[in-house]
Amino acid sequence: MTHSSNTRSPKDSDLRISQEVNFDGLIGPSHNYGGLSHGNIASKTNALRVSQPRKAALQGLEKMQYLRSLGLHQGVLLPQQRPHLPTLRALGFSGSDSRIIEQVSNAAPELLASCYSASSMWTANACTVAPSADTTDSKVHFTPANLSSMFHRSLEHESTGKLLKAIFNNEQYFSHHNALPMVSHFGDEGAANHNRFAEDYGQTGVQLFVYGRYAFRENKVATAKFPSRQTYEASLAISRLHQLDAERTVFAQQNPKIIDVGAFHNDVVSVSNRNTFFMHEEAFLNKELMQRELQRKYGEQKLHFIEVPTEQVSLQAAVKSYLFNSQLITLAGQDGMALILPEESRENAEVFAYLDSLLAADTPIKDIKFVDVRQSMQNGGGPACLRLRVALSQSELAAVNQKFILDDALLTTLNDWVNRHYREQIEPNDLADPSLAQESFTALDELTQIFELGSFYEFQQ
Ligand code: SUG
Repeated sequence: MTHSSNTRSPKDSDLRISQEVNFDGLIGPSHNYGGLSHGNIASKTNALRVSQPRKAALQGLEKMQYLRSLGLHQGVLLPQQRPHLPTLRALGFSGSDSRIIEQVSNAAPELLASCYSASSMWTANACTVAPSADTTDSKVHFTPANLSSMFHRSLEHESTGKLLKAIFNNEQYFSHHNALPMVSHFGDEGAANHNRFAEDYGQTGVQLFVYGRYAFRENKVATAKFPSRQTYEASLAISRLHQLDAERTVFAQQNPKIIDVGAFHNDVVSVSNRNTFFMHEEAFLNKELMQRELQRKYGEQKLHFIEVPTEQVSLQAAVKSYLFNSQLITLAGQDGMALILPEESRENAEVFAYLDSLLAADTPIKDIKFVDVRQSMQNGGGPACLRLRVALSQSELAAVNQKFILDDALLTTLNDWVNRHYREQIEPNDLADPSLAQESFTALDELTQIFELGSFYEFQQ
């Protein structure tokens, strides 16, 4: 059975004027290079380097402002409480906050680094979102990612769920699920392994879930070096929770070979927007099959697959430059789409030459722009990692807690907040200094006042 992409008429007349709102993670005051992510080359390469939290957060805010200046709605998600002392208490450390930090820094510095990670900045991993045009109950669905593959990231999902409920706080429009069971069988990394295709944001789309391995079936092709974080079973569970139509849902396996090169999430080797899929030619295990199924389920309108050949951009160059970890966006009043890339893509000769040829070719991508998010990039997080895409109709957008939609005043407030509270740099040894924890809590306490969140963080309760 085939569908045309607009056979299911929008259930709410204002769905047609939907837009994609990017919610970027505000980079937290403890941003540091812990070397915590096995399989993430940048995280390992930059392990224990000196980080620059203030610069990191300002780079993030500048990117948000840039996207706003291009005419997009821009949202923000808040950093989590770090250090996460409740986790250390659960692991048997006790006493005052300072005492715990002192004990852990001596006994288990790797645990201290994990509980100090500002990794919630990468909001593409915060959750998976299903826009209301795709769901049976016509609500926008959210499932926080359990991030069970990496200990430091597994600490995020509870606070993420709480924050999402505070922002999308209206049962008429939004439906919130719990994270999947916290075991490797259901390893879920959220929107970083998820794409959606639709002629326009408000039209019923086809959703593509990308997994790295099976949990309950034999993996005929498997990674040899690095972990596959997302399982098929997790992706399937999300599609059930989100009440998606199986005739409009596709599951595809990421090429294990490319995970071994360092593409630990699919958004390191592909990015989509509306009817366009920009990908490395080796990104998927059964590419042709996937493309045929996507096109069949998409219907009569044409999907554009822009494949980057290995001979033009090697897998290594793709991973190093984060060419695909870009934001592919539609700009109002402009023909075609723009690709918002990290500066590292401009600096890589192979990739830059490819981008030249891309602009000369006849594809929906008509423009390229670069942003500097180097502090995040050094931990393996490019422009696309830093944002969560949420397609919203006009009335859904109006139902969002407006405190979290950036305007000039909020940007000024946040820039000022960062400048007053953030350290210029953090060295690995600084994590043992209890005053860093106190400074972070003071900053976060003020943040809850800015966003009128009440006692949101555990240290405030
Ligand atoms: O999960 N890095 C993150 C980067 C996440 C990128 N997100 C997407 N591709 N969507 C990760 O590996 C490194 C932290 C450290 O080593 O300090 C880290 O967690």
